[in-house]
Amino acid sequence: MDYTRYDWTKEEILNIYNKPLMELLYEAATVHRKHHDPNTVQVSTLLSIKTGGCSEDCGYCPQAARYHTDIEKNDLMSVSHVKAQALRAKESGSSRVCMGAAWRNVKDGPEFDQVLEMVRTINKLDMEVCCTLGMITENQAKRLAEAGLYAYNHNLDTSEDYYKDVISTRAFEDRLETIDNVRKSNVTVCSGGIIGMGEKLEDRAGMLVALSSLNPQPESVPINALVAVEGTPMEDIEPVAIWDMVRMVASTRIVMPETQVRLSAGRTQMSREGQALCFFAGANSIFAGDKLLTTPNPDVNEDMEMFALLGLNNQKPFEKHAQPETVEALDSVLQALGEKPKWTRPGHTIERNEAAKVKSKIVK
Ligand code: SAM
Ligand code: DTB
Ligand code: SF4
Repeated sequence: MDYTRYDWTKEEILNIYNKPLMELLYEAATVHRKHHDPNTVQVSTLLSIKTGGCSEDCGYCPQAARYHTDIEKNDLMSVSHVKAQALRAKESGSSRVCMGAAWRNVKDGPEFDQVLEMVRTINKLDMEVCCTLGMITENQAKRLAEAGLYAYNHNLDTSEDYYKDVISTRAFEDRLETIDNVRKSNVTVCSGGIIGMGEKLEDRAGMLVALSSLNPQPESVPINALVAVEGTPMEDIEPVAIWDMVRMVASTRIVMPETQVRLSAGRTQMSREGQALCFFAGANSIFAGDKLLTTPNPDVNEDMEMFALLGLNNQKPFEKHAQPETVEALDSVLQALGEKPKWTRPGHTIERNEAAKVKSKIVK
């Protein structure tokens, strides 16, 4: 019997989020224990396979070409480099590699074929493979599934309302369409968002309404705290309080009981005590490795020390879902369709984004 609810309202979620903290923690921890082993945490390693130079204007992102940020740009990584990094991640206790590309959407062609080969290579190392490559079509999702992809990450990032204040080059509906395309394949869905971007509590609740109403709900939900990077429109935003992170994690756990809630970007700002509260509130996944995509993350040895201190165990690969089979490129029954989907480009003006763009011209 599936007791998961898909009809949570914003008001109900706000009531949960704003409960006295001890009650919220108790309720979230109770849900957590019913659905998961509270001492097991899944560990993912991020790998930026194509860095920077992105055409989008996401107000939080250091990889947008239009902002003046100090990141090292890189073209698509080789399959052998990816394999070496995946092996290192496996040795350090990760069960999953999440490959990120600074693309608006995937285009059929040699670069996508190279990504498919990376997926085959990592799946053959018996690790879960996740990709986050921007918008994808149903055929592209199916080709990734055929290569052995375990999860696809595509964040809603915030509420539909606040989305318009963060990004003008793509639309919230297109994010939902990509998630739907992933659902039509056998790949699990990873979708979450960022807090601390100047949004209201209503927007945090609104994002959780959008995620929890997906049926099935996403198998994993990353909760990121904004990493304010110099040069981006959000460079001056103060780090979000740990209490907000704890409340957001707890609310996510309550409305999506089966999902793996990932304590994602922003952990360098959090104490061990703060992170322990997040694990108690239902977080059961982290990104490990000294780098996220372009910004720092805690040292993996320190994370493992924290796990030992808290008595946490690393989740083994494929504990929640079976390992997909990999079909070799030569045996593939699917081919590139060369589609040119018309993803929306709203193009409205976001003052903060425009100001950061202009500033970059002055600095140059
Ligand atoms: N380009 C693809 C896309 O946008 O879907 C994939 C890569 S993108 C960097 C993946 C996610 O990283 C974003 O959706 C956002 O949630 C997160 N992210 C990017 N910059 C961030 C920041 N400064 N702080 C926190 N999260 C961030
Ligand atoms: C997610 O939700 N967070 C990760 C992953 N999915 C791709 C990315 C965080 C990026 C933080 C900023 C950076 O390092 O560039
Ligand atoms: Fe590009 Fe993704 Fe960054 Fe937006 S979040 S600028 S799409 S890399």
